[in-house]
Amino acid sequence: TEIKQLHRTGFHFQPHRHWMNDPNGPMYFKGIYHLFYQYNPEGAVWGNIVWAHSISRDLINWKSLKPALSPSKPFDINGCWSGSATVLPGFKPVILYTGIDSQNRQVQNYAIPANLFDPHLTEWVKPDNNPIVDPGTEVNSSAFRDPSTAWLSFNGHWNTIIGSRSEQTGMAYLYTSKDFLNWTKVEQPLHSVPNTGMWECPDFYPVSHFGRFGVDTSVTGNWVKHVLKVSLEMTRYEYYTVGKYYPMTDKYVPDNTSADGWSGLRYDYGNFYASKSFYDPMKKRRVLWGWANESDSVQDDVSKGWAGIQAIPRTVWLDPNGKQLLQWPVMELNRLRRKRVMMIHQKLVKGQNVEIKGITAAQADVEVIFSFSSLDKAEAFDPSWVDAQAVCSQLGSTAQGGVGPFGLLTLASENLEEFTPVFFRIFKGETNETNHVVLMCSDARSSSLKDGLYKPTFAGFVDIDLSSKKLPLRSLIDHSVIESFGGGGKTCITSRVYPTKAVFEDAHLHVFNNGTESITVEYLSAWSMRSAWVN
Ligand code: DQQ
Repeated sequence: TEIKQLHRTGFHFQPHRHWMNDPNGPMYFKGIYHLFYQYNPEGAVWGNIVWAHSISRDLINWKSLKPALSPSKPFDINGCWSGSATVLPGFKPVILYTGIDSQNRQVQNYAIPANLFDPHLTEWVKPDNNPIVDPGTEVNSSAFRDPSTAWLSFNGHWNTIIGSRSEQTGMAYLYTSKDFLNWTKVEQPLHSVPNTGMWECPDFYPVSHFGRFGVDTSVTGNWVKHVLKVSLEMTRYEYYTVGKYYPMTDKYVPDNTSADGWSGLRYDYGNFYASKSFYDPMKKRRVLWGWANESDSVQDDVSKGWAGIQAIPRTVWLDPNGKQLLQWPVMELNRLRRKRVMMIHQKLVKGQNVEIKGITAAQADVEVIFSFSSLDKAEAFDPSWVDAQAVCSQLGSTAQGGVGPFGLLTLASENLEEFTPVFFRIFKGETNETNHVVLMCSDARSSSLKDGLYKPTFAGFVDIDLSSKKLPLRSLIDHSVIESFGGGGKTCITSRVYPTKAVFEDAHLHVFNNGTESITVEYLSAWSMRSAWVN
């Protein structure tokens, strides 16, 4: 039966059909980007997990190959779970992945290309000396997975971290090897945090102190900081810290510029999980992939025949303030931009809402700079508002505020029965009158008339200097996903939504302001986006 695909994306990565979750082993190898991913070849629900495999020259258009790893041996017969790729010296890629073995234990395996001269690396071999790491007696064999890209130590040893927990303490166990085959557990984990539960998909990499360029995973020195990211199974969000790595002692010490745990910094304050980064030596950048799960019902997934997309790959680098990362869609995405409409110096008084006409609003890229003349009308920030998400759902986008709510109404139906607002609200800081707090929200509550969907309000704070009285926002809108980058990539929020009316040509885009302070759209560009060739 033919189902009308209202919610399939036009330029996001997704398989032709069936279930997808975590991105695995992303890498650049001899002119080609590889993306592997957790995939169920038999249906639109999680299960029968293999490493599906796609290749690309630009991170946007993809060709699907056959799965690289499927369960077949005692060391992975019950599943080929997440892992990473490391390109060893001499251009030799190796995959490290978690196998669910015949006793249902989580063990770590390796796989290598069958033919290094095949430019697509189609065939992968899982040698018989697997597993190369087993949980032994000390480690919980049902909580031991997702080996990271390995990095080379000053003494010529390879290191990798594996996610785990010990009781409720989240752990990144450190393993070391001289030959990539024989691995030993280092006494001290690279890092651990009490009461955070299982750490999935840990990622550990250096970022340069200055500029947007990325650095290879093994780089150390005074000119880099390190980032440790973990996916918390408990909250289904990802948290990271920026800190210092001491290669001589293999210690990672987070800077105490943000919380270390579930109240810390997130890559994304919305639907984004199990992410993984890699260094792209061609464009000298670090690229981040993350999975955006469905938030419709399992029944909907089964009837539409697919579930799961990957967020647009993002370049990540250190904010000049040294305290957080900045993220931006890879520049190759811009090649899909087609028709452009602009808005310049449009004033929005309280309650005003202006439509941006002339583009395909269900498949679009929007960049806007909002400005305001003063923060005099900003409301006081209540210091008890620590949870951005709670504040956002309490205040919403429609009730009047001081400075804001203002922003975009995305995927809006003609009469606004459905819309997903992406917006800001600015408050006066608690201590100092010139201080301010910027809240950013992506609110799916009004996204669909349909019931039985998860329609969360997502929100985060934006740590931005407002002395220029400007606040930028970019949103990528693609039928069932809205990925927003606030403050030039300081705060990112991904929402999955399932409109029933605001689909295809019936979707609209607006700018709005519901604050008493007038807001000016200094400059807005919105593009219709072409569809990418995806699998
Ligand atoms: N998904 C994989 C695990 C990982 C989890 C299984 C994270 O390896 O911990 O499909 O989404």
